[in-house]
Amino acid sequence: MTPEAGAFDLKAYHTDQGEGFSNAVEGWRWYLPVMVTWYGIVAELPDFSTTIPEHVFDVAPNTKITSKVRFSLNADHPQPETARLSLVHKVGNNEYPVTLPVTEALFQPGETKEYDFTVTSQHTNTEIISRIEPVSTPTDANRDNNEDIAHIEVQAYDIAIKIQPLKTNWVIPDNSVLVESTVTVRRKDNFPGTLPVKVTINGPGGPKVHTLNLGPKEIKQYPYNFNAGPGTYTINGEAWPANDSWTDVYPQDNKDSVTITVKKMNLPETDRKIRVGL
Ligand SMILES: [Ca+2]
Ligand SMILES: [Ca+2]
Repeated sequence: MTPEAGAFDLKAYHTDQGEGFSNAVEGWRWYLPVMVTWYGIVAELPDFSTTIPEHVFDVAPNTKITSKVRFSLNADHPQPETARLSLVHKVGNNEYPVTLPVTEALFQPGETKEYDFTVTSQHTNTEIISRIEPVSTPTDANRDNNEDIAHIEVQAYDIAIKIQPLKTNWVIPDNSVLVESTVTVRRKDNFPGTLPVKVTINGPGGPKVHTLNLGPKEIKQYPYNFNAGPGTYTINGEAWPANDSWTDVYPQDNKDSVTITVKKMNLPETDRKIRVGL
């Protein structure tokens, strides 16, 4: 028998080991090239999770909120794992970090760490977002629970007043004119319930007071008219909570003021002479 190229002569090999083959025996071993890939032992991914137990905060603007956030590692994980923790206050598109006692922590299997945090409500609805990420593994076994969101819903009642004169400059042929204006009181917010409102208007037409209830987004309008000869006139309007059952979140637009001028039309010189002549 002729061995194939590269075959290993067992007889030569075993002679070295002192086992000897009879001369009548031939033995060959062929080596086949085989790719052996080492996969190692697959590391089990941790399942970190986070929750903010209180999910909705109904508060007034600029209120300090203190609550709790929790971070956990699954109980059936075989070893302790380190995670990065974060908490942010999301206002519009910006995320502001909220202070936690640690930003990275070692968790034993099944361990939950709980921290207090404090945020301040804004004038609009915002979110508090907690996140946890494994440090020593590329990812987490279940990403669905690595983030939690709590909502801050601001009870921001807001009304506004606007005085709209028909014209701010009157030029009249006669000695007086009826100056007309509309006063609009508008509720800007959309929170449920009606708000008691007191509207006060002052001007040449005398003081006027209206008490009304405004529902979400509701608008009410009042005429404010007076007869005026040539001169300058000011109308002031204010709209405020009629009692202390609510407060206005944006008082800057709860007052309005307009100035109206009335002028006598200048007749042409020739026209005046003719009139004098008459
Ligand atoms: Ca997870
Ligand atoms: Ca307002």
